[in-house]
Amino acid sequence: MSNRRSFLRITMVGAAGVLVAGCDRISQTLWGPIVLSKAEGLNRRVQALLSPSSSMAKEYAEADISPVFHPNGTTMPTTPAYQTLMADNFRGYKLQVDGLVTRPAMLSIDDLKHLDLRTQITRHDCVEGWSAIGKWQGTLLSAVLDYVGVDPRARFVMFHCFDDMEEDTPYYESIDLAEARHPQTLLAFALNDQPLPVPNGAPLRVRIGRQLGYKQAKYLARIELVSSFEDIGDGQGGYWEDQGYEWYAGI
Ligand SMILES: Nc1nc2c(c(=O)[nH]1)N[C@H]1C(S)=C(S)[C@@H](COP(=O)(O)O)O[C@H]1N2
Ligand SMILES: [Mo]
Repeated sequence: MSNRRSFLRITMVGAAGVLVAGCDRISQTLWGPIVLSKAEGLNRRVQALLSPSSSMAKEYAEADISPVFHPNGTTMPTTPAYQTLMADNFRGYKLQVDGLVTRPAMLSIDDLKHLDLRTQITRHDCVEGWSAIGKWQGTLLSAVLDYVGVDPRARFVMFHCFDDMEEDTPYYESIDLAEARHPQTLLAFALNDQPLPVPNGAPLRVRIGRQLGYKQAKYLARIELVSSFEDIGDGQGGYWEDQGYEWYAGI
């Protein structure tokens, strides 16, 4: 027992490192990625000890909703593809779903509204040290996966976004299939009963109940089912992961 306690204490230090490292380009420090890489693996094992993968993120009451949901990272994608869609209030938007699927699809927000929906009030935790509680409405990612049919070789869901972080370097993220099928993993099109605002990821973003802010990809252009993410970006599974953040960002 005492062994396990000191194990947990070490991990708390690791988690504090994650908290102060920040996910802002300006706040990148040399030691940030080092602390993160040390915390990796350890965090994951502790997460597995403390919360079985079936566990649910805490859900809050309407009264707990933050008056302002602070936007972070990209707040206005400047890519031509996005600008064109935005100019027409996203009427022409379709989410591309492809990769290791049986029936690749192009889904409008209206198509997504015909699949299984969920509303959840959950807390968003950014590694920069702020949190916000919001009410999200969206389509269960599991319903989208069932709709397209997942090839048995698929292991991860990749989220490709419209915004470039550097020239020709779009934001991207990935989760494994267990997290993708979790009942609190949504493709959200509404925040606090309004269509998702542009600063928060319009017209569609992912909400993953039990993971940190940088996993919650905004401005979704495409979902790709893959067996490995080695060949995408720098091969670490996400834009921030390529800068040294850990891929498994459970909270
Ligand atoms: N496409 C995209 N998704 C993104 C980001 C981004 O810059 N681009 N930033 C991430 C980070 S670090 C955080 S904390 C949240 C912020 O979500 P919000 O703008 O709704 O607060 O989005 C995440 N998803
Ligand atoms: Mo963040």
